[in-house]
Amino acid sequence: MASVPSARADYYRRIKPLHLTPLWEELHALVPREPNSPCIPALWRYADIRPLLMESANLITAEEAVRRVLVLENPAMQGRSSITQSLYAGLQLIMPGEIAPSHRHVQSALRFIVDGRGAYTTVGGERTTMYPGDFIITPSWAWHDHGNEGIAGDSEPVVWLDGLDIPLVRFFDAGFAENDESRAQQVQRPEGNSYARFGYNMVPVRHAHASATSPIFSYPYDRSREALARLQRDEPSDPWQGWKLRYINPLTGGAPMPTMATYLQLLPAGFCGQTHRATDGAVYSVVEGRGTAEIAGQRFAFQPQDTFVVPSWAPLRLQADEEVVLFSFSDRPVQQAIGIHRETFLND
Ligand code: 1HN
Repeated sequence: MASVPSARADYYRRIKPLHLTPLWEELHALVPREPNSPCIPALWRYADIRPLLMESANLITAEEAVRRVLVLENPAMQGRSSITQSLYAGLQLIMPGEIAPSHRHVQSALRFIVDGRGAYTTVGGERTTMYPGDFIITPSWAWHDHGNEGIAGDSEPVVWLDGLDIPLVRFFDAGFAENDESRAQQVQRPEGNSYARFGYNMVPVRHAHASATSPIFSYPYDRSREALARLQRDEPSDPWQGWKLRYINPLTGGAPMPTMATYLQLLPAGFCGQTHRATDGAVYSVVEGRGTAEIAGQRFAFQPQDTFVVPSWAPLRLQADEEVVLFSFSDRPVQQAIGIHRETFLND
């Protein structure tokens, strides 16, 4: 019997030059009984990051950097510029008077405004001013540039959380990008035009086709927050997630982007959630309130402007010391499209 392993080892040596490998040695790892993510839970404290972000403004301009971003890299996936296997996240800074030049790429992007007022982004010829808590979309292949001109004479640094499907596109080796001829796009429609056409549960009668990405590219915080406040008043909260709403593409009812779903949820003060888990790992940005996220048994105390990541299938339990509002995004629409998404709600 002792000869069997060595006979196998010899066999493996002989098939290797032909670029052949024995499946039976890898089968269990290739087809795990349940998800076994290399991604680990982590939290980034904004109080730690803000001074370092501001310091970066002395080292490089937004224009030279193209995008001045500190990437939130999963601690167990170093060198991959990824926060989960499928998603990228970073905190982007734009100082008063700066411009981040116009370009476009196949990767879809979302912005969630974390700090400061007075910046704008122009997406496909329409500009939108960014306020804290706003959720903004850059569709795949749409021209986009950013700037910070201040509001009413006030000017301050503006920071937002970028979420992109970069690792997903890289996985498919399907990435294209190009720079615009001009630094900033020509604005072609008045601010708020997309919102007027698609943001009120109505659509222009002669606009028939739904595209993969929502035609609304800015979802202002005050409207989303108001919806949560009304639910809080009118109905009991979910024992796992509080009151949680998903953002939609109004033309399809589906996620705002083909690759990323986004959510806003409210946890009442004193909320002590039950455990749930899902196959879509998610990135959370804390908008309001302090609390704790218990992720795979590890406790992370959070406060406003912090970011944390919940890996695929990691049990998550949320607690709120104060009234808490969380924004989050994940790759759920991709998993649903291929029919593999799973979610369970446990009774602790
Ligand atoms: C990008 O275009 C932006 O447009 C932000 O603000 C982050 C990360 C990688 C590649 C492109 C932006 C990005 C990015």
